[in-house]
Amino acid sequence: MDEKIFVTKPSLPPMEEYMEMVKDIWKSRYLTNWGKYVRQFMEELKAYFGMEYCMPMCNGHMALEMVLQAMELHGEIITTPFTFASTTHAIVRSGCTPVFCDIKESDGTIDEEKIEALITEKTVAILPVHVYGFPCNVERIEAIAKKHGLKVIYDAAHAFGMTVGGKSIATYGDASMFSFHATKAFHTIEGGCVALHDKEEALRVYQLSNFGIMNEEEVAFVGANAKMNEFEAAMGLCNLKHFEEYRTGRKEAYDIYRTELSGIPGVRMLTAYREDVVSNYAYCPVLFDAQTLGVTRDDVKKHLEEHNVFTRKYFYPLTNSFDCYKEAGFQGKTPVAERVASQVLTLPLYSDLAETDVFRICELIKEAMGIRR
Ligand code: T4K
Repeated sequence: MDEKIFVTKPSLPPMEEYMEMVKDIWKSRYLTNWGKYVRQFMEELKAYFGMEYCMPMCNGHMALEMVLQAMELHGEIITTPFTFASTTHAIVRSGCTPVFCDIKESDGTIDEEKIEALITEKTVAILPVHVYGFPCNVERIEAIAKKHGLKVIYDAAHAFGMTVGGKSIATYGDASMFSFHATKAFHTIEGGCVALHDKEEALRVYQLSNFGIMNEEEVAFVGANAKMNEFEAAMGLCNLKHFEEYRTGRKEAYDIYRTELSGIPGVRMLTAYREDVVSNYAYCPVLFDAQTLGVTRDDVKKHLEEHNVFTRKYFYPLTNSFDCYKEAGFQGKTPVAERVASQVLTLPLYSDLAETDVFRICELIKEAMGIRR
């Protein structure tokens, strides 16, 4: 490739649309602390998700910390290590203990059939990840949570704009955290939100995200600063208008990958567990099985890099093997996650990735595996 191609590139609205709002922000000199664009963005998100409560935040990670703290959870939280550092860190930083459940080889989400064996008297919640935008088995997880009286908080960082069974993915569980980071299918530069059902918890998320301040003279909680600012909300409002174009662009690239990489023994694209899912094509994870192929995932990555294509190993290493958790003694064996993490490569995917580039990347992958066209 003549130009470098990275794993992603942010989608941007027409500059004039954003600048109109920026001019307005400039004039108002109201830059943050729940200004008019953050409030408008919140209303539009609520309508988009079909949720009564939705709190825009400064990023997905803080959104997750805020909701865990708002729920006043103290104890063990069942989650998976096949995720970004944020998920596990949010649990630990909120004073809870992660218990690691294995994932399903088919889509990388939590293996719902292995959850119950991990429940103890200390378990307070399940925190599954809709990894890459593949939905967890939401109905089964809800049934388990109900049976054992547990909260369900989804890490939906990758899942904006998705529907499952005809319903917004945000409606499942007690709460969902979305990331609006620049690298996501939908973004606000930096940003995120919590969508939730409970009024008291929503209020607490709001209070915690502003230092626990109740009024000019009263601070009731040990909060943080997790507020979104006006420039981010304006970007979100613009991007919301264009999200379907972004989705279509991503789908076109994704479909080429799917066709070009299908039928190669040892190469597998992950797939959603059910058909009634509207995807957002957030990531393009592909597994390369070294035993079958005779070349490793890392060989493929290196070959692509030699040709200016920069993929990522999302999510290797697993969070339960991070140095900072080596001595922690967190419970849970995750052999499937280990295998998937050792094979996965996320390929470049963004809304304006040229078709010719996708075909060329597929050729390079085949070249790396010694397949001649
Ligand atoms: N839960 C899950 C499951 C997550 O995946 C994440 C975040 C979170 C929670 C937490 O949400 P946030 O607090 O971040 O909202 C990136 C993102 O920073 C992170 O948001 C994301 N997951 C993670 C999977 O990927 P890096 O360190 O890999 O990003 P970086 O800077 O290396 O960017 C990747 C590529 O994207 C670059 O090679 C070039 C391109 N890029 C990046 C940026 C920032 C651009 O073209 N423009 C840009 O502005 O973490």
